[in-house]
Amino acid sequence: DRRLGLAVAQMGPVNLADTRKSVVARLVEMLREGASRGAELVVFPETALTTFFPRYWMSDEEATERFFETSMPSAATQPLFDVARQLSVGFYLGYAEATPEGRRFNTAILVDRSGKIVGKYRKIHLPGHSDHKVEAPFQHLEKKYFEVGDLGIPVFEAFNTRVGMCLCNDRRWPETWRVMALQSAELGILGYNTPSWNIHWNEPPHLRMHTHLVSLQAAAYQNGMWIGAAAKCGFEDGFHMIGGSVIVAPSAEIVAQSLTEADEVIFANINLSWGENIRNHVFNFAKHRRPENYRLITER
Ligand code: CDT
Repeated sequence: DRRLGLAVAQMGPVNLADTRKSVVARLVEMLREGASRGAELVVFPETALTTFFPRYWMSDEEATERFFETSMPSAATQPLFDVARQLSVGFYLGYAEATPEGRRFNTAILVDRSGKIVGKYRKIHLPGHSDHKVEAPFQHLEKKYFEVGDLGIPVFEAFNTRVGMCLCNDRRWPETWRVMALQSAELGILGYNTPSWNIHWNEPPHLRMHTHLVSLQAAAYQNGMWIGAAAKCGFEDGFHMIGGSVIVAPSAEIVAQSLTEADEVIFANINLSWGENIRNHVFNFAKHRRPENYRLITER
């Protein structure tokens, strides 16, 4: 058996009035809890440092000023890196990234047990719209505030395994997971902010949870991978988002799931070898995969 202590640190709401300092204190608290339960890696949500601001219409300048990070670590986030090193626990963190060249991405980093950034991912599947939908109860302006990620879907050698990262809407796309699996990822991790109400059509909230879980479970099985997914959830200034943070086994079974819509750490001591049966047999890519028949996937 090859084991990894994996914690998923779900977050309750981050409201507009919350400071970065107070949010980082919550993250540090959960990093400590994860480490005390045996975690070597703790997964935090997407845009973990701020409210899910794409729900608000504002100028790009205002968004950049209020919600984006221009450096990582920064003065405000340094405590996370310090505690990671002290406790020898790594983490995945989602945040809005503004580059020195003025580009903006929805980003996640992977930090190892010495507090060093060892991986970066920039979200590729940006949902929503870029125009102001005046009639809608809230906006989903990821296409306005972020560029499509330019780093591909990399897999990192870390934590004695191979780790792929994605963000929120990426999890609904089978291509995301297959590209990780083609690089022999054994673990895929992500954070998400999923509004309970769909502004595009009348989708009942229970289906929002259902499609979230079914996407992760199918992806884990079809790629013989473990998946850890961390929600930011509950009512952010009155706008509700689903919880349902999970750790999913390569058998598609959920081995840990959050119960609340608040800050909550879930944990599993995962056996990284469990994916091998699936990847050596039913989804043995070398033996059974037929990419010559899948060309349309990349041509269209
Ligand atoms: N953050 C994020 O990507 N949320 C999307 C909402 C889709 S509806 C525009 C999600 O897939 O959960």
